[in-house]
Amino acid sequence: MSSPEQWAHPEPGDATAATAAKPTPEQVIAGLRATTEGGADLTQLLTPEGERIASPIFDPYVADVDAEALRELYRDMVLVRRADREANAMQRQGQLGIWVPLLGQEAAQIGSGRALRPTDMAFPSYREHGVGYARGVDFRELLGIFRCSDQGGWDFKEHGFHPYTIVIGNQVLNACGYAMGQKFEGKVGNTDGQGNPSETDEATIVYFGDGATSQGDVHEGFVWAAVYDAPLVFFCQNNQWAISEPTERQSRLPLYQRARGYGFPGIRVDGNDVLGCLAVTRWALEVCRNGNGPVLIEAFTYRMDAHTTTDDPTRYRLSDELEAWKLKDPIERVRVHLTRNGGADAAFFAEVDAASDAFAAELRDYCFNMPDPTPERIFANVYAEPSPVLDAQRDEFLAYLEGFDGAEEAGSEAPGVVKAGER
Ligand SMILES: Cc1ncc(C[n+]2csc(CCOP(=O)(O)OP(=O)(O)O)c2C)c(N)n1
Ligand SMILES: [Mg+2]
Repeated sequence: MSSPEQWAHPEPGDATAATAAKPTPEQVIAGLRATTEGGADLTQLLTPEGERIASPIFDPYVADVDAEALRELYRDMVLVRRADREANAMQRQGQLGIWVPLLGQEAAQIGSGRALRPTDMAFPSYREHGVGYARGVDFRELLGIFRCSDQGGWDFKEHGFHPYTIVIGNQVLNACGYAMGQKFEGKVGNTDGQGNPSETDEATIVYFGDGATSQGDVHEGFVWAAVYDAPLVFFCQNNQWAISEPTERQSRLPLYQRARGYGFPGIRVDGNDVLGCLAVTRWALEVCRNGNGPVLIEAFTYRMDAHTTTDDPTRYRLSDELEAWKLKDPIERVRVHLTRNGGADAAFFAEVDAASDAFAAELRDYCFNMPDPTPERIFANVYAEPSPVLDAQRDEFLAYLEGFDGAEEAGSEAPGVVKAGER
């Protein structure tokens, strides 16, 4: 088991309800306030104003991030945001069935995604387009899922990025099993022969939301990962809302403090600070690869758009909340920092903007011309090995469709079959 002595982050202050058996009303209020406002325990390396804050614990984890590396993180976030906005617009034009916006969560996703090694494995929920991008998944593959013409066909082993999971919290159990496998296969806690941690050790990261922390699967994952010392980073993006349910209705205390009850470290990082997210995730992955996992990271961020394109957030939250979070924009603070410190000039920002427009145009072009899948495709990726039962179902379905040959001319067609060019 991980022991509290190994925790690298200072304990939270006195005014929380974290460990009290019967919290006082003041402690409950303090806990709720910390849940909604970030609180004093927020780890932050880059303020919303673009100022760099020194951190003796976490600075070593981003010592290699010079101006060039920061420009690349900026570029990642701008491109991902542009792609997200384009996809949102395409849903509105009927080109996608639904879209799940990541607006506002770029730093949490790029910072954590860029912290991973190629051999690490990431398990996303359904909003992690930025992590997928950081893992080298073609953004067009993501669009296919939301156009309902693809099931997420990327090679998840090659990219270290598992397929999306819509069932809230379920991916935590899958990730936990995967991380336990890494442990059983001896892929953690090795040395290179000279006492240094091995470069080939692995870890797993799993993404879930604040709302998912109310789901049993997440708690079971916490328990299993803890008792097996699984090399698993629980990366909770607390974007303040689970559709219309605010975080403070889901927990009496800041979410990262829940880790304590399971016996592993928990830390809250500013989820709008890409440098902070990179540093904290690198640290957590290192703890895991060294055999001292798991770790819970709560990335304190904000969902700036609707839950999905089927949702209307103006029905349940006030616009001044959004206005307050706009001041903490994850991209703007990097832009300000780079500008103030001579890390980038106007030409760089113009070039990134142009690149993001070109990226969006490519996506748009691809989406409008995306081929519809053949009818047998839905049967193709269900099992790794051929299944006689499924093959029989596929053949029956295809024979059924064949019965409609010529039906189009006769004025009727097979129900539910979309033909190319009909959308
Ligand atoms: C098991 C299950 N219950 C309910 C839902 C419906 N649902 C979809 S998203 C969502 C809220 C999730 O909120 P959160 O975990 O905070 O993630 P976010 O969407 O904010 O990223 C719910 C309840 C679901 N997909 N799965
Ligand atoms: Mg949420």
